[in-house]
Amino acid sequence: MASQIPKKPETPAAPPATGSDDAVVLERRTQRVQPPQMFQVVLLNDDFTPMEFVVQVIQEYFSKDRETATQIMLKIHLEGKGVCGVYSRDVASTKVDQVLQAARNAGHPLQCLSEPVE
Ligand code: TYC
Repeated sequence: MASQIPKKPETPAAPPATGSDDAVVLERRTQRVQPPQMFQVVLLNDDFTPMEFVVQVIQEYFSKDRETATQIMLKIHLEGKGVCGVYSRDVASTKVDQVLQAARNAGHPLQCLSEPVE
């Protein structure tokens, strides 16, 4: 006759997670959508790109009037860099490409980049 293996004592089933009375708790969560990250397009100073070319680039690609474009160019010239505009990621990236292409076509070393706004 085979020896009987003692059965494990049955553990009682866990009580329902909803607590007593089968109550269902609905949690209210407010969904908050963050505004999209914005990117500033920055021009860098160099010793070779003519001031007039930089002013024209700022006017054409960043829709600034001549006065504002000149002020931005002078700020870059004096401080090393300057913000020309703030855009969504894709628009900023396109602006960088356009400025770099225009500079290369004209034979100037002008540098342009985009970076997230704090
Ligand atoms: N420093 C340049 C010069 O003296 C002018 C310049 C300004 C170049 C802004 C680049 O992003 C620039 N000709």
